[in-house]
Amino acid sequence: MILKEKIRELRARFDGELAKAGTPEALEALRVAFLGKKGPVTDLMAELRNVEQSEKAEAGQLINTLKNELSEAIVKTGEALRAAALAAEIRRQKKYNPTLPARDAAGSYHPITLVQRELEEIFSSMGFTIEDYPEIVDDYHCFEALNIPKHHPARDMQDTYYIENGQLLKTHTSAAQNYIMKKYGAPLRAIFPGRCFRNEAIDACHENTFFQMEGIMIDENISISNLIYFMKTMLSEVFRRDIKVRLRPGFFPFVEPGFELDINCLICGGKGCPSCKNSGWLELCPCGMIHPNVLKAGGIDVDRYTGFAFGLGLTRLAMMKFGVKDIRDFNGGSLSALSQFVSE
Ligand code: FA5
Repeated sequence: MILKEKIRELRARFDGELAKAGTPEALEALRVAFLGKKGPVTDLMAELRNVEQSEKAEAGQLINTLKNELSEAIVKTGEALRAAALAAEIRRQKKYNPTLPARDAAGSYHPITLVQRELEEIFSSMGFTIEDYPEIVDDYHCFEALNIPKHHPARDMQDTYYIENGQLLKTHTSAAQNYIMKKYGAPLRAIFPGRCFRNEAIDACHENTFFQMEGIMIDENISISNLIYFMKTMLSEVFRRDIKVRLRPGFFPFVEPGFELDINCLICGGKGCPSCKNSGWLELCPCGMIHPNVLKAGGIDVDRYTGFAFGLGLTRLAMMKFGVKDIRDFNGGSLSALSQFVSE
């Protein structure tokens, strides 16, 4: 039967191509090429018309078996590729060792840039735009527009560096919220990464210069469930494994209700170490529902819209992702430390 010959030939061709498909994209292209509407398997189905009535049932079964085998092989190879990628990622995450000599690398991205780009991809795929905002801001944007009037005690937590004209180095990426609300109005989905500055007592998890990534989503009927969904999706994409998180009430004048989202310290596995101030947990991403006063200041109709905001500690996320025990390694400018984060 000539059909059997064709099936054998097709299977051999498929196996050859499958062996060469080394990426999920190549695998998908292979699936479309062989099993898609215009592929050879569909052609074989069409050829069934010309097969003798007495042989039709057997021929149909052969084609179905071929189709199932090709689909299964694609799924299995996909799983193997994903497992290999995960193993490479874990190897990459584990190999950070600040005592190693510098790699012979012409240059590499800073680990915070790597994490930032990864997050930008995750949030862009969920419809968020990526915004930029200056590092030197005025008091209104950094505090007043965020429901933090002059002399509010919340300012004590964010002491910063002032310049003579009254402007200041921004203490948090929330400083861009008002500007972005006014720029786009509602509905709105945006993230804005940025460098922040605070007058801090520096230790293993506090720097005077660090990165955050803010996110806001404003629309009709936005609730805490939306907030939790986006936080969970983001963390599972970044870590690609199960990590323990906890959500507890937190106070920020610009959200109501407000939460602290902590992750189980991945440096010590939750036992307690200097990186998590011996608590086993690391404050990573405060968040909450945007306070109506903040929405109003941004020109948003509070009778129609609600929204959530989060302020992710990008530098701390990079610590957890790459297993960096001391935040000071990021700003130290040591080539031996930084050259280990070459993206693969
Ligand atoms: C804020 O900065 C709020 N603007 C976050 C926010 C946004 C809350 C939107 C609600 C809604 P906080 O001061 O806790 O909150 O800082 C946020 C995160 O930045 C912290 O969880 C931590 O991961 C990181 N962070 C803060 N201070 C430092 C520091 N000195 N060094 C390194 N990371 C820091």
